[in-house]
Amino acid sequence: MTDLIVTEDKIIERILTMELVRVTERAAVASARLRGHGNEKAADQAAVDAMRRELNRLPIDGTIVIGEGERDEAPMLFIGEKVGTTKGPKVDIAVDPLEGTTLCAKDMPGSIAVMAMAQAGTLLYAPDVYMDKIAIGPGYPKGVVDLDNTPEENIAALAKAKGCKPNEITALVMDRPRHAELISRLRAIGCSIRLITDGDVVGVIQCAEPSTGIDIYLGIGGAPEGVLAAGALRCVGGQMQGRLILDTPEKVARAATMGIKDPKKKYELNELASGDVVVAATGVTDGSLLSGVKFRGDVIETETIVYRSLTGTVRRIAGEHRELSKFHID
Ligand code: VTB
Repeated sequence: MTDLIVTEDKIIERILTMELVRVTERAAVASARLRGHGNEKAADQAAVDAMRRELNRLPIDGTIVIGEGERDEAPMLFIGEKVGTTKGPKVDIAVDPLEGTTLCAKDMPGSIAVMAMAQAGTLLYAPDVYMDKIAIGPGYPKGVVDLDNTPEENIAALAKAKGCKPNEITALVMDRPRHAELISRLRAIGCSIRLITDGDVVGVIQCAEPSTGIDIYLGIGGAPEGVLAAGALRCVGGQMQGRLILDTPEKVARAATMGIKDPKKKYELNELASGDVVVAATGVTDGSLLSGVKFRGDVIETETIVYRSLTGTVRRIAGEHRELSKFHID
């Protein structure tokens, strides 16, 4: 569980924990209907529409802080958009209605519908850019790895803390040309690398799950995915740091409008998500964390995982949704 002391004003109404499940379930079912159709945009749009509709039914005064993009490029769930009935607590919302659009379009493992909710002002308010990230699971001394250390230093320190050799460490890295140097340096020290094509929210979360065999996440992925993963890690107690990649004056200016004064700032886990944060994810395609949506006649089955950082509670919820019902799921 997190060692961060969360003050009263940063605690979310716990009833909302379960409300998130409906939102990600709906988004997952909507995009799963387009699973394997080869149309990323359509699958993503279906998830966005469903998530937005469901979010707007919640008794919250919500603001999207991590969303589908900025207002000029995303008509829905854009950063800054207000969601909810407005009759309820002020909350920050981070969404990735379909994380792994390509995975869904190709019916490959690991796509999810995911969102986080926290008290207003406690999730990083950031533009849709890349983020350099490092993450490990719980049980290590604080600061054992650091984004500013070399990969060799980080692997050596982690191996020492784990009581093994660097060549017994498994790193998870996104399979991208930008990681060519990182991958060759890790291989040079004998590290095993699990490459993923997409889906680094789950990738980061899986560092905290010993059964996955992943010891560390390294490399550059999306910033939105970084904030969502941070919320879940805060619950299970891992360590993470992230740095936004603001490599053009335009991106620096965009970030500044969101209150980011230092474009090179290294964010600690409790700065990416500082309050009581709830994260929910529903599987779209089958994956190692979650099963995908199953359409079985009149019944639709979903699997959702919900993390709450304040209490460290992780819940897995198996849903059965009946299309026969007047209030059937979309
Ligand atoms: C990741 C991954 C996503 O985007 O964050 C990645 O988790 C980063 O961008 O599933 P690039 O694809 O440009 O490397 C996704 O792959 C797609 O949103």
